[in-house]
Amino acid sequence: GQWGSPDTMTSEIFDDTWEFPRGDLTLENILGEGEFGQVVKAQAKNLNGSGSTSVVAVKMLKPEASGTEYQDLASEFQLMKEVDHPNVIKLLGVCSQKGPLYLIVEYCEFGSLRSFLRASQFKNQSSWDDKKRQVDNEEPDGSQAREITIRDLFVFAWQIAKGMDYLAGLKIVHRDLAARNVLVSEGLKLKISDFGLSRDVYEMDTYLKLSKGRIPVKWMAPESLYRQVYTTKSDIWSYGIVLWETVTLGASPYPGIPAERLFPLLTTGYRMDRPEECPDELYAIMQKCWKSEPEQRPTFTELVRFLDNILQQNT
Ligand code: ACK
Repeated sequence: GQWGSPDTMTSEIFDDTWEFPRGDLTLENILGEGEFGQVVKAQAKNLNGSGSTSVVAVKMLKPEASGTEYQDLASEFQLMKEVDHPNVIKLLGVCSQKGPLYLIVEYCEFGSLRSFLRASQFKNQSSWDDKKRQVDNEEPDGSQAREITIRDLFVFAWQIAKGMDYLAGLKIVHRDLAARNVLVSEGLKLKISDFGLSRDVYEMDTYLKLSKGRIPVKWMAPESLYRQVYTTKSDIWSYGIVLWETVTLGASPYPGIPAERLFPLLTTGYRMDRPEECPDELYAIMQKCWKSEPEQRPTFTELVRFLDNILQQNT
């Protein structure tokens, strides 16, 4: 294809307004890696004319990546250029010339929501009290156990819904919404990330060729599982799973159930139970997100409004 490899790429695919001088980027440690891609922490000199050095995250491919992965990273860049929202990860620049493709994005100091939650514990179960939150609570063994409140859970749910509502408004279907793809930055601001597999809803032809079982089954709506149909309504289903991950502080969905058993289970109407710590309002949202009929699921706009109300009633 035309995007088959970096050397066949013409500069018109990328645009100069985003190009960042490769030499002004100092790569540091690997933050995380997948099969074909990795995210590396880096220092960027004079980003946007700041005159100083900023900490950034750089997304790149591993040498073993193929043209398809290159194409995914290139389309992630194309999408990220178009988005600007406090709850969506921001693109800061790109290195596309004379070397591997680098996407420079904002650095999120707490990593993914999944790892953030797994390192957290509830301050006061079933209490909304966040007046005395201690973000860094020294554990006996010296490690830091973050304490979060029920209110934090709702604020997280609200922020993710805000970011997703924005993307849905741009007709962007995420297709891989999961706690591992939401990042946590300073001040506990959540950012939707990982657009690698996102596609505009109208680009129907790109769907089938990209679904090679790389999207985890336990986050997928039945229509995506059975018919490879991805819409904002299937993102809503995944959002319900993210709420479940959040309230369980990063547990893996459908514990003990092998992915291949999910197919028949979901068809018979099986859904995850209310987790012990889960407020009723939050479980009610999950159940709505997991309606078999996509049209019966709520919209992100409705979820934002609903969560707004709950948060206001509990201030
Ligand atoms: O949970 P983590 O430590 O945080 O592991 C994942 C890993 O890379 C793979 O996605 C981390 N990561 C990804 N993007 C960023 C970013 N922009 N800032 C900080 N960490 C990131 C993520």
